[in-house]
Amino acid sequence: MGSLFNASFTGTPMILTAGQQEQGHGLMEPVLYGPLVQMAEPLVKWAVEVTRLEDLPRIVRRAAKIATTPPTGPVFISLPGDILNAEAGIELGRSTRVDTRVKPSDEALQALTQRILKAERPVIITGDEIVKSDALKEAAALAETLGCPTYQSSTPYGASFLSESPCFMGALSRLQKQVREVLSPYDLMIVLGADPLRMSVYSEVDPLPEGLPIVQVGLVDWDLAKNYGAEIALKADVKETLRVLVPALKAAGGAALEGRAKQGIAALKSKNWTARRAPLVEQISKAGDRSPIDPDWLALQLVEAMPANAILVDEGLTSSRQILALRPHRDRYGYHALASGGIGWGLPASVGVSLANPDRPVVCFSGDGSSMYSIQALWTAANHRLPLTFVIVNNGGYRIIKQRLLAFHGDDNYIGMDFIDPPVDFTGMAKSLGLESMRITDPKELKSALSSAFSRPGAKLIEVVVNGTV
Ligand SMILES: Cc1ncc(C[n+]2csc(CCOP(=O)(O)OP(=O)(O)O)c2C)c(N)n1
Ligand SMILES: [Mg+2]
Repeated sequence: MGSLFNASFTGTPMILTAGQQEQGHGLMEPVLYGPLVQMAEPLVKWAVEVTRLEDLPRIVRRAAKIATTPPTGPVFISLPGDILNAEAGIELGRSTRVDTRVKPSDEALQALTQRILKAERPVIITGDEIVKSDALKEAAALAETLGCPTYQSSTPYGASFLSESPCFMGALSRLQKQVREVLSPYDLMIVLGADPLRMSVYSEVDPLPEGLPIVQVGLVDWDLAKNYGAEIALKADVKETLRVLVPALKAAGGAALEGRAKQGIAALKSKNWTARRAPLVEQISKAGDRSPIDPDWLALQLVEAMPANAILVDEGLTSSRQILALRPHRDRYGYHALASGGIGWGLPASVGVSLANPDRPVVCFSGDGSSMYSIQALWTAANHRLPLTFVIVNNGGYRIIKQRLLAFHGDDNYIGMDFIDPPVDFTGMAKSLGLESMRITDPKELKSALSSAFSRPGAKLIEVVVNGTV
């Protein structure tokens, strides 16, 4: 159910099936029976139980169509035992892919163009639909046409903007007060395929500055003007919209817009993602000789050792706090991170990512606590001989829970947040599940261990013991 919650949060187009007790037998409430459809319903777009074998083709085709039609999302099919045991010659047929690459109407496009040009200090916020609609280049073109800063939304779980664009400023945080300050200089927020300000912990401060107008584009209509009214909200494909919006802006904005964009980009040069990366690298590098290993330094070594075409799956929690500032997004599939907050996603997700991208090495960066929720995924990776390296950050506990207890309640009595007695032997566990594995405690051994693992085929695990000081 935790995995399904994650799939629901990210709108993963997926069909989930489960076996069910024979129809009628469920009435006796045998073991392994539950009202599966009702259990799945809050988390899926459609949940159904097959009651006649001949309905199966229609159900499967409809399930695939529903899952893949934006707003995409998971679908659930319950398969009773009598259906599974039944036999008939059935033809599943082909499911339909609904083409939703829709552009806004001419009038809507015109209104959006004029509204954006009226703004003097726009800011762009990007989200997951940039990835889903393959709009990375188009989003960068919009930012550069306007010369305006661009942030990833506050739940940046994918590669939703090209980090090395001169307009990229990084991701918004999930601290309401901080976000409000970041957004306060602007006079228009342009939201591209995102729930822009999805927060975590409650705050009395609203992250949206008073009166900041919003224009928003995307196919996930639930997210359009969900928490804040938008002046313009367009249910349209992000890529298709940008393909017509950028030329429309250029035509209507002319030389004045070009000049303003140049100035804007020049002003961002000293504070954009690229400019901030260099001093951050320098600062983190200073921790290179620390023992136990510094978790930020581990993240830096990981980023630097990863091959250019590698994909990062990130559930590093406190150890990956700097990852987004260190590793550039260069393609839409290069980065996947925990979205919903429900941990235990990372290891099995990395198996899925690897299966979907067989030609790219995959690195799964996981907290030790998170990894234990679904550690059996290691065996699956070994079984499929995937080019997948698990880097497990062993800090001996739930560091983030400790940090929050201290920050929010001033309490450093960390009950039930350590797993050091006995310690978990991740290296031994990985070996028992069929993976090549090693344990690193010496910072001097880290770089070569990572590079060597990333460049060889097969599933591997590197356990890195790091400083877990709160
Ligand atoms: C399914 C689920 N259970 C519990 C939690 C609460 N929780 C959030 S983070 C965390 C600990 C993560 O520990 P670890 O992966 O070791 O990362 P660290 O904080 O040490 O960096 C827990 C228990 C959650 N978010 N999801
Ligand atoms: Mg931990």
